[in-house]
Amino acid sequence: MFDVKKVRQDFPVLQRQVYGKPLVYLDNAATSQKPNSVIQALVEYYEGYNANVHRGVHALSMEATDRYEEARAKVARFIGAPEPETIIWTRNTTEGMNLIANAWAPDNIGPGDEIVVTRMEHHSNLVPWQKLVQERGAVLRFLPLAADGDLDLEDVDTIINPRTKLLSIVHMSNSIGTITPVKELAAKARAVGAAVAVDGAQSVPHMPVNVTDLDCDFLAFSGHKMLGPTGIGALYVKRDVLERMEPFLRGGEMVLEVTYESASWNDLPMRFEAGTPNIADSIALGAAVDYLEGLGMENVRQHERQMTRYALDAFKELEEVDVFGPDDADRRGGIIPFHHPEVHPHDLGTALDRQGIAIRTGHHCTMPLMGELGVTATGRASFYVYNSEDEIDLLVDGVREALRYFTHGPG
Ligand code: 7TS
Repeated sequence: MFDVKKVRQDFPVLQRQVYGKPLVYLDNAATSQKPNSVIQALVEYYEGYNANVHRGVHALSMEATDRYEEARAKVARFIGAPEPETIIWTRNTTEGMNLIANAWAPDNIGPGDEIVVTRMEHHSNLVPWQKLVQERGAVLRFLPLAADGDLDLEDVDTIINPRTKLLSIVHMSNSIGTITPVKELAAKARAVGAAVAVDGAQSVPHMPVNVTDLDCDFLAFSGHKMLGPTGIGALYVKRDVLERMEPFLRGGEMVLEVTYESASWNDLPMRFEAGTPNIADSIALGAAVDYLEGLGMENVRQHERQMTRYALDAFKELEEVDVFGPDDADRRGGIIPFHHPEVHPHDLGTALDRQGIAIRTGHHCTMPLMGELGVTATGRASFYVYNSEDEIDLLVDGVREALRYFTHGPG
């Protein structure tokens, strides 16, 4: 296990104060903070070898290309992808999902076909499919939730059936923390000949994820939630699926030969990376992967499981506060959504902010799920490698004080 105090020293922003109080950053599901090594990787690129990739014969361009492709190989290894060519750089998870919906789905989903998602999807794994099923005359089906926030799998064998062409499923819910049984569901999807896409936005940063073991066709995730910069993410696509996919964006870099009338496509993965890519941020994401591997992903998961268990217990002391999601830290990630019937989450969030405690409040881009929970918004604390149990104590004390103020007034 790693030493949280030592880890904290690697993150410059954690040294700052907010309203005269030490920052307690508990909004990691929205975006994580960045260690020195990631910030340094950006500076080193711009100061030392800034150049375009895959098109220069000069030293800087070759150096940039080597570092950029090294980062791709690191990301591939991190998620157990068999080869770097199966990793396509994207901006984020949202772009990854839209790439699948635009470059794979139109050729593979037709009238009457079914796409299965869950009732806890982030909008980025719901809204693209709504458009696609409308355009293709297909049907969107939902795996329901049980009362405790786990998936209700009683009717799974009717919902995933021979008409299913795609199972697209969140691995860890950003709103209620639920970890879904992706491997088991992927096996069911495969058995009926469906493809499998995984929204790894919350799982890849927080637990070991291996695409070969999951046997999925697609896995999308974002660099900024795993200690990397904003504006860079990745989409893993199984090689034989990728080879049969049409390009998403068209232009420079993704072509082999071009005439005035037509074009042929470059090798993988460049075929899916039109235009100048996000070089600096890809390289810095490689540094984030190095950092996480240094800690060990089993240790990251273990730390957050411990924090989650502690937080679930601590929140039980707060009267009238509901915490959503499974009550078992083994079945959820470090995401604690909470709600009081009389106090709006935004008021709670603002009161906590005054104590230097950053949480997110709102619908967390899962508006339909909020309806299932019977609320319009929640407060949400979410943990990462630099958070401690002391910070959970500060959070729970802060919530208790704010609730006292809002339900009884000052004094
Ligand atoms: N899927 C899940 C499960 C997510 O948590 C998020 C972002 C996305 C997809 C989209 O990721 P993006 O990088 O493309 O934006 N979730 C959140 C959140 O919970 N608060 O802010 C962003």
